[in-house]
Amino acid sequence: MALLPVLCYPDVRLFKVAKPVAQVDARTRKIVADMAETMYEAPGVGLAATQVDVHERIIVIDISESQDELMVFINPELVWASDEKKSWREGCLSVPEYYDEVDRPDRVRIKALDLNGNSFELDADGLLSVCLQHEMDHLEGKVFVEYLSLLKRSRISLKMKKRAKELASPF
Ligand code: K1U
Ligand code: ZN
Repeated sequence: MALLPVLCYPDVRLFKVAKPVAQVDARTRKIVADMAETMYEAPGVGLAATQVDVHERIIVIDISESQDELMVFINPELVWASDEKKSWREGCLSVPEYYDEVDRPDRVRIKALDLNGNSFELDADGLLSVCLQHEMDHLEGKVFVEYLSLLKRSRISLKMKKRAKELASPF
């Protein structure tokens, strides 16, 4: 397994639309293993392939406290979303140290492929629902800050660029 570098907003590669996985094979499983290691190390509760510069429709999620309930979604599709909306304070490994409220459908049903290429459907609510929607946005090239005002986004972009500069030359 390998740790992968996570792209930081406003890196333009985060705005690319990911392509469907044509075949779930050993290469796909290696990407998933590396993504899972990267998510656990961060730590985060989800990761989309886009965030590690792999532009294929792959998501990993683990919302368990024990970090031993990995969920893998390949070629995820939204089957249904509730009319009822809920606001959740979201974070993103691509927007470090920034959290803000986003309104999304409270519950969703997702269809996806598992690591064996078998199709499954899943009903989600709470954090799992929020996380799935957040990660599926990444596959569409959308970062959660795009739900915020232009003023907030400009401030976040500046903050992230400053942070990247400081990390590159701390003295
Ligand atoms: O997409 C990502 O960058 C992952 C993101 C997922 C997410 C979290 C919360 C709401 C929406 C989407 C994160 O994991 S941010 C980090 C985080 O929330 C967390 C980290 C450690 C423990 C618990 C939560
Ligand atoms: Zn994110």
